[in-house]
Amino acid sequence: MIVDDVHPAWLPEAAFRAIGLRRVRVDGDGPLVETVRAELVGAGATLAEPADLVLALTGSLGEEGFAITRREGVTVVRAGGQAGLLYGFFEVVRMGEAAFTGEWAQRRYAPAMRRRMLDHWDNVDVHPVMGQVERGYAGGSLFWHNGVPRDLARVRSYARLLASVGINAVAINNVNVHRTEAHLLTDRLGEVAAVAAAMRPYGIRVHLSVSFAAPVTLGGLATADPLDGKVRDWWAGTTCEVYETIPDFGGYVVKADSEGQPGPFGYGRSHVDGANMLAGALAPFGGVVHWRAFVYNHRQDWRDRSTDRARAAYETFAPLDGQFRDNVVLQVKHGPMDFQAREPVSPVIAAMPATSVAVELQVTQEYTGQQRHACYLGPMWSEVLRFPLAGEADVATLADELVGVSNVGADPFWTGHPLAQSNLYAFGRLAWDPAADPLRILDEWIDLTFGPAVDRAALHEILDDSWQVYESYTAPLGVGWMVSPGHHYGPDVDGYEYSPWGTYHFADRDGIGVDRTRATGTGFAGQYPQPWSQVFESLDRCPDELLLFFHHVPYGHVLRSGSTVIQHIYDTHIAGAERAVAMRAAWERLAGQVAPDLDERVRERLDEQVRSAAQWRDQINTYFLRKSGVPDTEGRHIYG
Ligand code: GCW
Repeated sequence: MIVDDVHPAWLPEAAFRAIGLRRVRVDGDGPLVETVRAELVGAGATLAEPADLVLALTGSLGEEGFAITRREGVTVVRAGGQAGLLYGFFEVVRMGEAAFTGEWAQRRYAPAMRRRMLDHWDNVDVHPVMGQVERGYAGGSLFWHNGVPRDLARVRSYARLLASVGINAVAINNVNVHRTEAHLLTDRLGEVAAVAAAMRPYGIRVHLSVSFAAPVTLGGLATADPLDGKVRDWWAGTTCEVYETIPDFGGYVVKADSEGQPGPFGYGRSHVDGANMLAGALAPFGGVVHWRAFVYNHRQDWRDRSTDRARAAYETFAPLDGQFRDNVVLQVKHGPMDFQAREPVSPVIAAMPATSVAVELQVTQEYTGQQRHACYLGPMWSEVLRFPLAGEADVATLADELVGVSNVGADPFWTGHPLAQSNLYAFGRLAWDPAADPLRILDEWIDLTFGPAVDRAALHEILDDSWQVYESYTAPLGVGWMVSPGHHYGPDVDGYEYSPWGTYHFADRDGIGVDRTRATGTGFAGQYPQPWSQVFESLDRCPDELLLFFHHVPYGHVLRSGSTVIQHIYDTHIAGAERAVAMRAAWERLAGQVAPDLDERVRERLDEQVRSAAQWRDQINTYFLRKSGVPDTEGRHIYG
């Protein structure tokens, strides 16, 4: 239920019941330890002896790690640093009564990724096309309203939610840095400082997206050339002022030479020149620059078959490995294109062994239903993170950090679709432990959010494979991009087919797919280490779900599943739309078990999902029936 205009998400009062019944002792000092004390008091626990729960700063578990033991009726959380104590506290919350039951030896916890970060694509102003939050589906920005900062109590609650799943960094503004937002770096820095102050008690550092052209637009210089002395001085001076105002400032996020943003290419310089210049300004203060690898030609001519957008990031960055300063983090989208419902893992992640790499996931559901469709992304991210890209090394091992594009806004449910809270939850939990089972994480989220009495099976039925369901009624077999141009919601099979964005499916009367083989196509498959290069190159070995990402095949091509491509399209789209109907029916079983406001919101979204899935099914099936002339073997109705 919404209290004080905001839903408690996975931290309702009931989640603290077990702790609230206990006597607790906290050994340690410092601001985050104070946060833990305040949390305990807020939960109703008494700070008294003999304690049932002891939280202590001690030992060598690292700044963020912690250990929990239970002996002789006392649960003990030990942490090396304050952040670890806070994370240990939230682990006890998650465990509930189980934290105070039985006896067990030490269990140790430590995050797999050193930085677990959310990037907001928030603007101060409302952008005429993109709205206030670019690709935001949860209302306006959490940070600004009507051009001025919002109530910080909400930001503080957000920080608390994030800390409870182990997130320790947030970039608060859009990587497309517009005019107003550029000023956050200088004369509006106070607003950033206020957000940082609200998040600091929960161990979250604030980062800022900056424009590479800032020395010109803000500093009045004639150039932003990274090798120009005045430019370097400007960044050094500006950065120094940032740290005078926000001593624990995290650093800069930069989208350079990408989709119209300024960058070093504009001055004939490389991305090493650009990133290292900013890293140099940040280094004295311990800050980092997240330099995005999303660099490609967005003005491609569709007639030009020699260019392949999928190849672009690797071509730009792989040759630069080893040249970046230590405090540069190359931020790479998980796939080579752009957050489609299905993509192979980006080969850039394996191509930068001497560079710090952050893998970027899209928690906001730009291409996965825009928080109108229920689409639990935990299984997708888990597949990405566990993918053995380089020999034994999976993506999670190759990555130093995990970054997610936030799905949160000013909406009372935080995420528009209340069930999309599960994605925010899963992002944090997988960043902490990429080996964790995403369905187990979902179960944890259900338990905390809805309490033990809810019909868990119904929620699992809706969410467990909702990503595969979404995939099944949208673009088939990894080909991607059949969305309406611009806003990217709903089907438009040829919407991007003749556009400059490098996003094509090449369907004709005989077949479909993008030939990215070395033998006859764009050669993208060759960017992978073995065995993947060969696996993706081979028509026989390429996994079905990625077939059309790597190959152009006739409609009659027989998949590894035994079905033909065209029959697979018909079958999956019909079944997918049916599954959407079944999801809505499953929600009916929860009647009376969830708060009426939440119930109403979810129903409205499920109705839209059912409508939209049918729309996808009919447009895709009709399109391919018309193109191929091949009827459905089952003789079901497909519009001609
Ligand atoms: O997914 C695309 C989005 C753009 C976004 C861009 C990016 C912030 O459509 O809206 O811009 O990616 O990641 O930079």
